[in-house]
Amino acid sequence: MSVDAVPPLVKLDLPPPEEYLKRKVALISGITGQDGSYLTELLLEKGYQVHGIIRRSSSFNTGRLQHLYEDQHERPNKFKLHYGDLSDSTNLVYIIAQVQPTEIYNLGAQSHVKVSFEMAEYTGDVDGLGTLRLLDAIRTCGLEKHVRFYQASTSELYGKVVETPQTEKTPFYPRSPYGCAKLYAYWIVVNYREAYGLYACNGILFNHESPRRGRTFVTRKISRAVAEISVGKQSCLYLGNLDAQRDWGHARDYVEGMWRMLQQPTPEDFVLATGETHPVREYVEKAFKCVGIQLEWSGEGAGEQAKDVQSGKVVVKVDPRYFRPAEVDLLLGNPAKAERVLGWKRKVDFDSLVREMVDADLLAVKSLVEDHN
Ligand code: NDP
Ligand code: GDR
Repeated sequence: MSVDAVPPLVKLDLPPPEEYLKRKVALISGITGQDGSYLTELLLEKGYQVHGIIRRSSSFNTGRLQHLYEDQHERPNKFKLHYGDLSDSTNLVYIIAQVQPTEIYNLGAQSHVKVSFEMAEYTGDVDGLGTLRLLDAIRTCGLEKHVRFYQASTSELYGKVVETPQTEKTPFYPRSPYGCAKLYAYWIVVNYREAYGLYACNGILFNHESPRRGRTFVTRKISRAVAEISVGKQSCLYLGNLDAQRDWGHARDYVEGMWRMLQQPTPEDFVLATGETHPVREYVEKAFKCVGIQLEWSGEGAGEQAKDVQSGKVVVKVDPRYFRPAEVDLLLGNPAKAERVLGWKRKVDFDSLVREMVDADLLAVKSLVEDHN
């Protein structure tokens, strides 16, 4: 029996792919995260019906989607959330069979690199095998010729520096359980594309941030602390490795690139990056400058700190607790292929990104202070 002749396990009454693909129905795993919320906004604007997979949580976890959810009273049937988890195959099959998506964006992940050292097996399960489960759910439903698949791959695949700037052809050398899990996901996506003719793309995205970034990632941790320090609610910001260099862009620009990858005639993998790199220390300096604080550094390594030149108070200290067992020292991407083939280009530069994040946190912190008065 040839591979093509294996019948799907779930029998759906499907129109031929050309008919089916005329619908615009997206399914997003990780919809409650930073990227999920921006992507949902983009797809709704483009007229898609958007479905998202959310985890059951004892606390409120749809804050980034709240504004869209409220809008849905005006636009019914355009936006729906389904309980699910990338560790639950049956649930994924059920959601895909029910939604019958034309595009699937796999953004769900335990996405914190440092946490992955503490939860290595879980990270492997969700970020690595979770991707396989979604791909197999597509096959189980017989949708491999009907659906387009986006995988949230990452510059963490490059890890230890082999060459810069990093391109789609640069060899991978991951440096964390997160990077290793994403490496499996990258290759299983390539494998299912080659083995089953699935339209599947890896977006190898370099760091992208926004005011919606999780509070434990370094940029948001800094912007929030700068805002709190400037209104006197916090005295000092504790950080890890200040020498790490990252290629930081804005999340809104990057979700546009994800969508573009799924609109091409053939599926390929693409790097999305700014082509610039900056050390963490520079982000810190620029963020403090946004609130009029100029820093003076002293010490080095684990003993490094910075004081506010005007007040003389120490406002930044290195705490080795935030160092990682293995670090990714330098990320710098070359987005030339995405610019040429997808017509994609980042719009927000580094300085504007820092400014937007600090301003947003200032607003949030000030309104909290007012609420308490
Ligand atoms: P976030 O951490 O903000 O969001 C992760 C999302 O995944 C959340 O919705 C989270 O749900 C969900 N999730 C976590 N575990 C599971 C699970 N077991 N089953 C289903 N969903 C789960 O990440 P970002 O939005 O920043 O990133 C999106 C994707 O892109 C991730 O896969 C990340 O690894 C990858 N990536 C991110 C980059 C970046 O710079 N932001 C760069 C390159 C890749 P909950 O809200 O309940 O926690
Ligand atoms: P990263 O992002 O590991 O690149 O992964 P993160 O913001 O966590 O770290 C960036 C760099 O800053 C250094 N650093 C600190 N990091 C954190 N979180 N907290 C600190 O206090 C701190 N001090 C210094 C880190 O050591 C690191 O070098 C992000 C995630 O979104 C991944 O999911 C994604 O795949 C990659 O970006 C591309």
